[in-house]
Order: sequence, then C-alpha cells, then structure tokens
Amino acid sequence: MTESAPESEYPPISEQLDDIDAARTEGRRKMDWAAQHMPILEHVGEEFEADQPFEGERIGMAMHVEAKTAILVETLADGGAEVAVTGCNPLSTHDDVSAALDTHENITSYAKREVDDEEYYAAIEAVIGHEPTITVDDGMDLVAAIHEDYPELIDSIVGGCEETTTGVHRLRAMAEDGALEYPVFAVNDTPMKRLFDNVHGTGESSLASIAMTTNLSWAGKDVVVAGYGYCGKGVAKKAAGQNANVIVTEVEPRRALEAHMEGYDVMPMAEAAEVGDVFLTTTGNRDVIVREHFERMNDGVLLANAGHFDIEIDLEALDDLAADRYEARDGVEAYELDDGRRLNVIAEGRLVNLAAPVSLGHPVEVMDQSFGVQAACVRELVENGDEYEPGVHDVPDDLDREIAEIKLTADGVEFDSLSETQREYMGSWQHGT
Ligand code: RBV
Repeated sequence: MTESAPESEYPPISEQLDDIDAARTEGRRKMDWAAQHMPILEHVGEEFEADQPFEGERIGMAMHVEAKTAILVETLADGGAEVAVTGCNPLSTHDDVSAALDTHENITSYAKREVDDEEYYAAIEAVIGHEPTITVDDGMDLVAAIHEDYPELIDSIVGGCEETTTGVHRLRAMAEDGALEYPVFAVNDTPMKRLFDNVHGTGESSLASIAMTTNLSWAGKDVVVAGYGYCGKGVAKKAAGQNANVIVTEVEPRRALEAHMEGYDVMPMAEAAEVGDVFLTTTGNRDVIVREHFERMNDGVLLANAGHFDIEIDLEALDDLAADRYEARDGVEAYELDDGRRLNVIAEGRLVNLAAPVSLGHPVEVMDQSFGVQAACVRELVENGDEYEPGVHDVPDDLDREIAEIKLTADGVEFDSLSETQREYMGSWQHGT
C-alpha cells in the first residue's frame, strides 16, 4: 500500500450478511442463469483464462452489482486481475450476487443494497483502497473520488472505462475543465452498447419493472416520455408497442422533430402534465418534473425515472406539496396532496429498471454486448494503455466490431463482406456519373 491510499474499515459483503451460505448459493444460481445467455463474455472469458492478460492488474469497479455484472467481474478476475467492486446506485445491488462474487479468491465485493450516502461512499473508498490500476465505472463515481480525494494514485492508473451516458457526459465536462488526468474509454458511445443497451435495454426493462411493480397495464395509457435520446427512443417505442399513447417532451429541436415525425405527440411538460397517466424521465438532466407540473397532474399518476441519477423528478418539492405520504405497494410511494390527488412515485425516483424491488436491470443479452465491449476495453488498456493521453476516448472501432462478430457467430447469423471492387469504390473519389 502507498501512503496515499485510503485505509478503509468498510467490510466486504461477506462480513455484513447473516446467512452468507444461503446468499452465496442463490447468488451463484442467478449468475449461472445469466452466464448461459452471455455468449460474448463466454468467448472472451475463454481467451482471458488461457492468456491471463490481467495478471498483476488491480481493477476497481463501481457498477450495478447483479448477476450479469457479476459475470463481467468474474471474467476479468479469471483473466488474472485482482478485482474490488462496489455498487453505483444505493438500490441496485443484489446482496446474494455480491456475496457469491466475494467468495472468488481474486474478488472483493463491498456492494450492498439499501446503503445510505455515507456507506455508499465508504464502499467506494474501500475499492479505492485496493489501489486500482484500472477503473470501470457506471456513472463516474470512482473517477470523481480518485481525482478529488486520492490524486496521488493517478500515476499508477493505466486508464478507465465508463458504462453510461451520464458518466461520459460528466467525464467530458471534467476533461473540458482540464481536470481529467487519465484516459477513459466512452464505452457507452459505441454502437454495440448504445444502439442496444440504451434503446432496447432501457425500453424493455423500465416498462417491465413498472408493470411488475404496479400490476397495471400500458394499453390505452397516456405515457409521457421526457427526453428523446437513445433511452427515450427505446421507452417510447416499446410503450407504443404495448398500445400506449406516447407523448414526448424535448428541449432539442431536432429530437423534438424526430419524435413528431415518428408519430408521437410532442408538447411542453407543462401541458403533458395535465394529460399523462405515466411519466418516465430519461433526460440525464435535473428538475425535469417540478412543482408546477405536480400541481397540474391527475389523481393516480405514476412517476418514474430511467435516467442515471435521482434528480429528474423533484421529490423535495413533491414532499413539500404533499399532505401525506405512504407506501402504496412495494416500491410505490404515494404522495397525497391537500385536494386528495395521489401522485405515485416508483422506486424513489431512482433508476426504475434497477432500483424497484422487483427490478432485474436490462435483459441479459444486451448486457452481454455492453460488457463484451467493457472487457475488450480493459484488455486494450492493458495492452496499449500508454498510447492514450488523459481524456475521454472513443473505443477503437475494431474492438466494437470484434464484439459484434462474436455475437453474430454465437447467434448463427452470417453476413456479407465487401468485394475487392466494392472496397476500392468506397475508397475512391474519382468515380462520378
Ligand atoms: N445497466 N446495467 C444493468 N447490470 O442489469 N442494467 C442496466 C444491469 C447499465 C446500463 O448499461 C446503463 O448505461 C447504466 O446501467 C445506467 O446506470
């Protein structure tokens, strides 16, 4: 240990649970199920096991610790890394999976569900205490904590990987300030991640989580989707596919137009507030649904957030407005206003597809893709990390293609390749009419 690393007292999950053996067995069962549907990680995992590319590396991770993430963690550990992992959201950890991970001799898991702010950051510090040479973040909390509190560790860090839109956004802001001192791959921005995970993953898992939490139907509902980025597009499309009437709110004119041309109603939130039955935020910004909107909403509406942080719905303002608050169902908090209207907040306004009690995160297949790219990026950092300057980096396209090809092969899908004349034509500018 260098002097600068935090000396954490925060215990791994194995020291926090009562019935640790039962938890490990159940966590392992969940992981085995996920692994059966993750051919990409299986493929890269076989290579890693044979080549041990991560020998001597210490990987610090802050991610949603559930079964699919656990397969990524294990894949990196089986490739020779020492891995320390914690959650990236206070409600998304599956304790049994965390316990199963913690049994691996190369893995220490600090992730635990329902931690308070202090415990959340204590667990992040505990991961940093392992002095990672590589960081893997979902939301940039590790990068932020290292730069703010343990900058002395930066010299020995080869680089990092970032999973999500919000994290990449924060990293770019940090880089623009000249404050980002090691290279980080924007895993989120690759085609293999965002065209699938953000669109289909967020769409399917958010709607499934809300349906399971409430036992209510989408058919015939007015569903307001705030933000028409990749996540919003997925949510809107899947909601329309379940026979909902979709209303989109946007601040970017071309996205608003795109949603309009897609056939959705587009209007300001102040108007949507009056007609919506379900509100789902996907903007990555704050204060998207605020007091003036709550004041106009109908009795019984559902409010949920699918953006990374819990700041899109202003719950403080809602609490101020409420005369009463009670748990209407597991994962549903009813805020009852003076006039008797009840506004129902799902999963405390946190990432609804991961934080509701029944939530399982994105479907396995899309996480296999996202985590396949993560694994390839970690390998790239170990092999060629010196070539990357501090800052945010696009993932090399050939890595993303490699992951796509592994997936197509696993699914038995064949595709064409360019002929010599086609390749030549695409590379030339002389051919006109
Ligand atoms: N996400 N992870 C899961 N492990 O079940 N589900 C979604 C899981 C990731 C997804 O890649 C997204 O970018 C991020 O969570 C938001 O925090």
